[in-house]
Amino acid sequence: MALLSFERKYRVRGGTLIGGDLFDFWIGPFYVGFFGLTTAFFASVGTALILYGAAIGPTWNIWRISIAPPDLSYGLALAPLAEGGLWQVITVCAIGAFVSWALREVEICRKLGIGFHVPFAFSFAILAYVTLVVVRPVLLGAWGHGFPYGIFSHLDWVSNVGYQYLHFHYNPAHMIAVSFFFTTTLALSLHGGLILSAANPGMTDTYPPKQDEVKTPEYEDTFFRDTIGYSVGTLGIHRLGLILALNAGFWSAVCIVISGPFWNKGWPQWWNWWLNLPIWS
Ligand code: UQ2
Repeated sequence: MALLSFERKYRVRGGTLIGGDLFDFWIGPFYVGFFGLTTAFFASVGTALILYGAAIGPTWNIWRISIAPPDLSYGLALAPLAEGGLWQVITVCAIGAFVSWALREVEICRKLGIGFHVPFAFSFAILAYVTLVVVRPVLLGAWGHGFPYGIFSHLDWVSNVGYQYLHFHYNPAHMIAVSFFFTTTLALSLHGGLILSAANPGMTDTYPPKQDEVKTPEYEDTFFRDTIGYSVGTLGIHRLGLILALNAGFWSAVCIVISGPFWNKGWPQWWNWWLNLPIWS
């Protein structure tokens, strides 16, 4: 169906989670909805507060601007704006904007009558962020355990927290997360390469001549059956990609939330369970 006639069919009332018909409209190509307004609100306030934080800070160097969480001595209390309070309000705005965006995606899925896979996937990214700046700081008893909002400063935070556990790469959940990130890029490069190779449009002045017709999925299956004896299939590769990517985000959240709340020695020492197995004695 052509895009314009599809838009006419799809741009109808309904599917909203809240507000009924009140916010059920579009601005240009963008669906608004109640959660479009809350997204815009939280994103604008959060961005303004980041600019304010930069303005009262010591530098406009884009790499060095940083909005830090409160000192650990504030525990889980509210801090004055210039002493971490800004970080606290910005965190509320960020979570408000991310969750609003996910719910706006849900409303659009409902309008279209499609599944909720995209907002479900996005919710794993939100989960990982919330684990870093809310769940772990609350379990450790201080907002000061959140990471600072700045380019270099958040890199320093990751490095420092990593060394606090001596060698973060020995964290078993970190190992699993990294493996999923790598496997996600492997799957996406295989899939992207395969689709482009089957589509491969145009060029007839080469030898062998490139096709001018898009090849069918049988060609895609056959490439992998000839190469490795197995094709996961056209639907399967998308299921695989989604499950790999969701696991990358999920195990990232696990690997940081267990660091401190559930293990406070070095991660290399965690592996002593192996040396301590009774079978060695
Ligand atoms: C495939 C298939 C696709 C694909 C890809 C494969 C026709 C268009 C990439 C091949 C993928 C396999 C064999 C799984 C690899 C496993 C991991 C864990 C990376 O068969 O079907 O559809 O895009």
